[in-house]
Amino acid sequence: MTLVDTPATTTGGPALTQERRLVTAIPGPRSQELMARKAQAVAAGVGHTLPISVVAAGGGVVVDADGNSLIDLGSGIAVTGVGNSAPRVVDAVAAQLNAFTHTCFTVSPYEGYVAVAEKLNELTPGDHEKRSALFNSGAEAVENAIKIARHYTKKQAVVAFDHAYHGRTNLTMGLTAKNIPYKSGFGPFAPEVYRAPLSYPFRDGGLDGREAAARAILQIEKQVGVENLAAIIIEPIQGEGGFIVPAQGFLAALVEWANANGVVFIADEVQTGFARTGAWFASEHEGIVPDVIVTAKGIAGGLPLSAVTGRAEIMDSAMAGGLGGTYAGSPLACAAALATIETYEADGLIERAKEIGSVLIGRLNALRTADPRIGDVRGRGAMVAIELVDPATGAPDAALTNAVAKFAHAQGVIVLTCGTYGNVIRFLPPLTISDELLVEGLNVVAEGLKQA
Ligand code: PLZ
Repeated sequence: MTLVDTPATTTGGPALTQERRLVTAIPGPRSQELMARKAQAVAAGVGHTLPISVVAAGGGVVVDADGNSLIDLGSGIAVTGVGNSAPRVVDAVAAQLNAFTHTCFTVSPYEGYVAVAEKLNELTPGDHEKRSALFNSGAEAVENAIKIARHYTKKQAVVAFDHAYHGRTNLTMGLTAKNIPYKSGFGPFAPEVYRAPLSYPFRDGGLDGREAAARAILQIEKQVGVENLAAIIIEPIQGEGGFIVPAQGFLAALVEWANANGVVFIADEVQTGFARTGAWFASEHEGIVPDVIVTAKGIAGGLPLSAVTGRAEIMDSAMAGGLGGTYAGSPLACAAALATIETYEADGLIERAKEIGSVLIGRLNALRTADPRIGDVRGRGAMVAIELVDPATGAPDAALTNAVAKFAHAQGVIVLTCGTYGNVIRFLPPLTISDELLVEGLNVVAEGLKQA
């Protein structure tokens, strides 16, 4: 591992040399040793994308125990937008560690939690009065958003969409669409969860946003009924489901309909939130104001924190003591979140997400022109994907997708796949990555496509 002798940069995490460097095969001997221990100690259901043993990460690289330095195009699934061990985050968490580590906010409160709630109320779309509540994981926050919507509306049904991903807990498994690996054998699932068709421009046969919304609304009205429906929940750009950007107007039509029918509109911005798409939140691109917005991942530079933010009258409806959790809104995670938000602002990372998006879209579109197996290039800001297909039929090509991802991993580039059909390669680099590393990573993916 090369730790150069310069101080950490403001945006870069620990001062690691920003390079792709392979000194062994991937995985190297030390990584293989860890994987052997893992197989004996860790439940087999806990999988991994890339079998390495990480010892350091920062800027745009992840370093393993064998001394390999890999280009990070995944950010630990869209978490480390500010980079790993971002300096402001490290300082703020260290100071908090030395002051106190835990009291439980619902026993004896502290300022960090309140300050994070104030920031969320200010940054999320809409200038109505808002309240926030903090939790630990994305799934836990989604569950709480639904608890709150049910309590407020005194109704029970919830609608989620095709290709949705909302988590792995019981209620959120039910909301999640994909069977394997998320649901199979893990039921029964929570009742009163229904599914509606999404707008998926690449596979929708030309439906525009309004038409796709009308199709979903008709199905909801006929199969669920607004008199039973507490909430609809949707990712403004679907993450695990395949980076599906709905056709323009789809989300706005759903919000309009929800508002007119006493249905709480919940935006799950766990993956799209916090500067990732070139705006604080992806809802902004569509000009929508969700009643409730769920955030996590990019909120706290890698520390576990999630939040539910919404209209004051909705959020305040649950009785005191109805919301909480031992670790929910931990002082360490709150300190990290405040420093993370400051870093996005002070380092211009929303702008940086847009620049990364132009590099990604430009390069991937160029590849697509020459390679009909790339059926679609889509996304916003630093959240971009390619969908790989059989050029003759348009059928999803999961085998090609896996081959390209495996090639990239072996060449020291961390890329993630996604999609209901397993045929999407997604790019979620930290916003602290350099253009040079980003382009080098894309070149490796291009080489993988050529060789597959
Ligand atoms: N909502 C939109 O993307 C988490 C899943 C990783 P948690 N996505 C990554 C895995 O394989 O478990 C996610 C999301 C959206 C909710 C969640 C759930 O967030 O913090 O993983 O619970």
